Amino acid sequence: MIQTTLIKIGGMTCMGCVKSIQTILDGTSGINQVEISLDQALATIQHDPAIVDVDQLKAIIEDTGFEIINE
Ligand code: 9UX
Repeated sequence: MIQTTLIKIGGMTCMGCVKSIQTILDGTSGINQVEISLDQALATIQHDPAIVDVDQLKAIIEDTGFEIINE
């Protein structure tokens, strides 16, 4: 099963920031597709929650040096 998760990200200031998150997520098994909007500070991630769940996605983004914005 593939699920789409939207995560708001704080601290992205340029396309290099976007690229660094994108690269790490793209290299993570269980993640099928990643779209990151700098303008919206939003990541849209299609993933298999049985392999990588939402909490793990958030931890990966935080480990990359950015903040999760919980609304
Ligand atoms: Mo550009 Mo984003 O140097 O950290 S990658 S600000």
